Amino acid sequence: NCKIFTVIFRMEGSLTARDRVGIQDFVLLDAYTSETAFMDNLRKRFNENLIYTYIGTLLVSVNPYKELGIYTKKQMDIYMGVNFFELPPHIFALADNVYRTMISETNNHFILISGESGAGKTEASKKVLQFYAVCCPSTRLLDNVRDRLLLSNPVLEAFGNAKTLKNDNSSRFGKYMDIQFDHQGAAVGGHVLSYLLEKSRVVHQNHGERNFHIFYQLVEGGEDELLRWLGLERNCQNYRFLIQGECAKVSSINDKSDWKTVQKALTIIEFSEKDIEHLFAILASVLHLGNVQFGASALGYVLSTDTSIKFSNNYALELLGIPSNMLREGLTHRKIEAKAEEVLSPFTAEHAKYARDALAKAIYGRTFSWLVNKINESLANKDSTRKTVIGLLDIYGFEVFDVNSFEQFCINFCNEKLQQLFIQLTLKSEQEEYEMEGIEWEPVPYFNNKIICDLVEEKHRGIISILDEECLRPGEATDFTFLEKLEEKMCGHPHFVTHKLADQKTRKTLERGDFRLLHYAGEVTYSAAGKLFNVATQFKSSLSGLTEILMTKEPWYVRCLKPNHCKQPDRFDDVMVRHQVKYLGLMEHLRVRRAGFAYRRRYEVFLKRYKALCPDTWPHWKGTPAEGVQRLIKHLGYKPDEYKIGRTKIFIRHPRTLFATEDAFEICKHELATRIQAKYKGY
Ligand code: AOV
Ligand code: MG
Repeated sequence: NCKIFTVIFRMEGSLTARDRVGIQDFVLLDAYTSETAFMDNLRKRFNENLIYTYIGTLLVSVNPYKELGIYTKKQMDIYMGVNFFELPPHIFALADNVYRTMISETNNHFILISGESGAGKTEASKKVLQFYAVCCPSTRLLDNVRDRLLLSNPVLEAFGNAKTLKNDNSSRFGKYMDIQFDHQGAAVGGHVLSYLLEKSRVVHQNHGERNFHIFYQLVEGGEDELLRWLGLERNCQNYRFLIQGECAKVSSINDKSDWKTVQKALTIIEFSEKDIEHLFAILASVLHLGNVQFGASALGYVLSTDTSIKFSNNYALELLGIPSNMLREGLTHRKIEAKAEEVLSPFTAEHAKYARDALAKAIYGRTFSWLVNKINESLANKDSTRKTVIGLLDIYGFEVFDVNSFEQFCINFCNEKLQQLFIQLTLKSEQEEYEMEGIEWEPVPYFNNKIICDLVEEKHRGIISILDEECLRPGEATDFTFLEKLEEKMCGHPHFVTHKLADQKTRKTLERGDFRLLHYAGEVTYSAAGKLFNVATQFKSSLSGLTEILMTKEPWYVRCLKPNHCKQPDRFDDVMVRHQVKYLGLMEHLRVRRAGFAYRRRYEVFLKRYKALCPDTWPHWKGTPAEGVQRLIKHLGYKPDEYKIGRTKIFIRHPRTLFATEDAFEICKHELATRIQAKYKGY
């Protein structure tokens, strides 16, 4: 494993410096099992603006909430091509190490960036992308690929991010991006997969939150002529869909300049003028749709007189390409087929509003998918030579609000799945391998959140299955029957609480229409209201698809921590950070790392590489590879506590042992080369 070759524990520094800035790799912490020592080290470094710390090759990052000046071109140059542990920890070091491993082993990798909402995932993923765009070799021909890779970000963020209570630039969709490299290591293409956009935000925002950035950018930054053409006024207050959170203006966001950035990006990603026109016409139509109001007759039905339905601007409706009378009819009536005849039955005002919102959400959702497709067309690499990829996973982080709806349920389930993947790929597989190899090993206990994943997604029994069943009973099923079923089936599950059970388990009361899940990262109370509109199954299968994509690649991890709830610099909330350290399983990861073996190789592979170091034995050796390895390490002088012999592999505890062997191997190769040269000098 090439990663391990680069593990050099050189950076411990002088003792006084160490006292001040802490240790840059938790693996080197003396009291490595102590959570207090872990926290002390993290806090010490944070106070010195050192936001990165390693646990072996895993990168822990604490959001500084301020510009640190550590992402310059100069910094990139420093980290480019340098061994992982020779410089202070950095996201660039990780990016560089992944890249070089990919080149030398010609295999695929992914970087899983996780952490709760506002912890710094999206920023980290942008830094990685920037590093590759700047540092990888390139030809003039490919320059535009790099620009497009970079500029896909502001576009996706404009349409898929929004201000929430947790984060002023919160990702409201999940993003997995493949960056493709050719055999020379040049970035030659990319592909984006997006996961479940939070569409409900288009029509509703909680207090203190906004709609997607792009709407405000358009209204604030759009050119006069464009706005006139779209029938829009330069005032967010005029649009119902923009002001429900009562915070159209956000001090940390400059909608005007972001508008310019997005415009430029769209051009470079090769959106035609027509595409761009259509795009903004559609956005404008959503805003106009939001202002459509319905009056109700005495019976509660939508008044059928046209004037009672106020379309703020007919022209804007034409932007959708639908004649306005047809839209009007569609929003206020339902078509019923009766005896081969179509009958129009009027909606109640309530229904009509629902139809209006559903339409707005559908329009925006499809526009977003279209946008992702366009970006993918522009990033696609058409030649068919073999490429290796580095995948970047940046999703919406775990989040808990006062009211948590279906969206939070999906977002938190997604985080639950990624935690499960992390556990499978690190804690579980590591320990299983030792067991399989018969290596003596003190098992490290850890919380396996599979039980929660199952609770949500298990066939026939999980919450999503029950939701599906209920959705198949239109007319009969309601939010309450759904809850009742959950209650019946989940009763007694340690991670599930409903109204009836609330007092016994958590003592916190629960409203009748709610249920509570005890997630790996904390408790969340979900409102069952409206959940019967179900896309959860689709989401579940797209997440399984994602897991499959990731399982074929070599994993790297960035674990982002959020230092405080107030989005402020220089504030390290101990309780809050400790909680994250706990649920992210960082202590367990450290223990497995520390107690484990840094390097392992099958006997055959190990022998093949190093047997030249023991020339007396080879090439006449006839024994088994296992015996060969024993003989070789005896010759190399390995001490008994430095290694273990498994069933099929040798395990080496410290990287330094391996480095010594590697050094010897290099010298040996060099000597051999010199001898050969000398021998043939005369010819
Ligand atoms: P998230 O992606 O993890 O949340 P972001 O990456 O958007 O969080 O970070 C939130 C904010 O924190 C950013 O807008 C920056 O202001 C600040 N920030 C994060 N990382 C850094 C950094 N390395 N240096 C300086 N400031 C930083 V979410 O998408 O809500 O789950 O859903
Ligand atoms: Mg984000």
